[in-house]
Amino acid sequence: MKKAVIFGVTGQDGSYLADLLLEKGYSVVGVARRSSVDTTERLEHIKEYRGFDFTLVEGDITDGFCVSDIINKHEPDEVYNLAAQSHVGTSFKQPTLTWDVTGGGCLNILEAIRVSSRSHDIKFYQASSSEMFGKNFTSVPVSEDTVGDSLVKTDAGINYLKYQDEDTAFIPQSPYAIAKLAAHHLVRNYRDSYGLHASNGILFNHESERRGENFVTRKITKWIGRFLAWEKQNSPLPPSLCRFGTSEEDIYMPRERMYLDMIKTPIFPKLRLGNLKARRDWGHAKDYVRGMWLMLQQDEPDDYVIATGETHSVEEFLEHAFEHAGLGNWNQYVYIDPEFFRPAEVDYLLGNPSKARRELGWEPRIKFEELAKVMVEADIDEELRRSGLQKIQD
Ligand code: NDP
Ligand code: GDR
Repeated sequence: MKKAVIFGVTGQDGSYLADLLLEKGYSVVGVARRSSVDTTERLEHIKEYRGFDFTLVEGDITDGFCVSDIINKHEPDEVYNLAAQSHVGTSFKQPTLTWDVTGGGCLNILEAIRVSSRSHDIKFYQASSSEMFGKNFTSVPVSEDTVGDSLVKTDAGINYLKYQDEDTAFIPQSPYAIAKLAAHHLVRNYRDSYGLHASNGILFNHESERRGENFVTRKITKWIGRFLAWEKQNSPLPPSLCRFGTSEEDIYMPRERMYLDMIKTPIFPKLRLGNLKARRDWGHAKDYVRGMWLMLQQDEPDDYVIATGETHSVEEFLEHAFEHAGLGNWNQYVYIDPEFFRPAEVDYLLGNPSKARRELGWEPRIKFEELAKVMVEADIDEELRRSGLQKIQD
């Protein structure tokens, strides 16, 4: 039986990867950092599994001794580093912490593997990111009919396809992306210097029903779920009541009211968002953890882009999500708030996953429209259930 250690097991990807490896018959050791509250919500369902081998251990990747201890004690065949301060906006506010966790944490794991007596029996996966490309892209002239659905920029009559792949140079735009890039190069360096089986997965954005609630897709679908539950609970609305808060006070409703108590408030706060023009290549996390696993099944370590090959704006995600929820035009529900703009932005991401397709046999199964649909449906169901109302899809 193969054994894997997952750092960052309580996160979105960690939980899906644990599911995948357990289904494949692995013994899985998940590492979770100490917290004053329970952070294992995304692993709840694993408790119900019967006959699977899952152990949760405490550990923090910023503590090199602790990381070494875990690797020596559990003797894994595969180690996945998914742990990070992973929010780009937060990295501008907490750059030092981001550097220590997202950059330094990876170095601690690499060193722990390097000094281990089993260093050549361990395969290592590092969660690199499309954010490392920042404002850069590769552009090639194309004839329109070869491009299909992808975005084409017409410049002086020539059509260009702009994309990022393993050969695109990195121009990172945030402390998060810079920390990830340091980790990315460390992985490559440890591979070249010490012959470690260490691979970087350059993953483009991937979302799911388990996505953290302050990433833009989930923030949108969660708001829709909460709004529909609130509307149902307050229906029929007395004509004297506004459907939405429109005053400054309502828009800037305190965080605790927004998140904890809004189901009972007579006025519902608008959905506050930042830059809607940014474009991302969004896939589903379930597909992407399969890519991670495939990288560690190769004889030779390497770096791979994992993406869908489609790009869409935040605005397009809003359109799909609101339409799917039957709410119509998103415009009336959204308030553009400067608080959510970043000091520097990544405007355009479109991944070219040809290498992963060719060498790993990897393909995304869920694409943009389906992604928006499953996330909206899950959040509507969850919020209706939470507020004691009926699940609408029953
Ligand atoms: P999440 O933010 O959902 O999960 C991050 C995980 O890291 C959580 O389990 C968190 O624990 C853990 N963690 C944070 N700090 C530490 C620490 N000091 N020691 C140990 N664990 C820690 O991220 P995702 O699951 O979305 O992403 C997984 C990885 O992939 C991350 O490294 C992310 O940067 C990267 N990535 C993600 C992409 C995406 O679109 N999702 C795309 C490309 C890369 P806790 O639960 O306690 O907070
Ligand atoms: P990203 O994801 O920064 O790409 O990083 P996020 O969902 O946070 O932002 C995507 C785009 O949406 C814009 N945006 C907003 N973003 C957030 N979070 N909240 C808002 O209100 C909002 N309004 C507009 C952002 O400016 C951005 O352009 C994610 C993370 O998972 C990283 O860890 C990972 O490495 C990359 O994806 C690939």
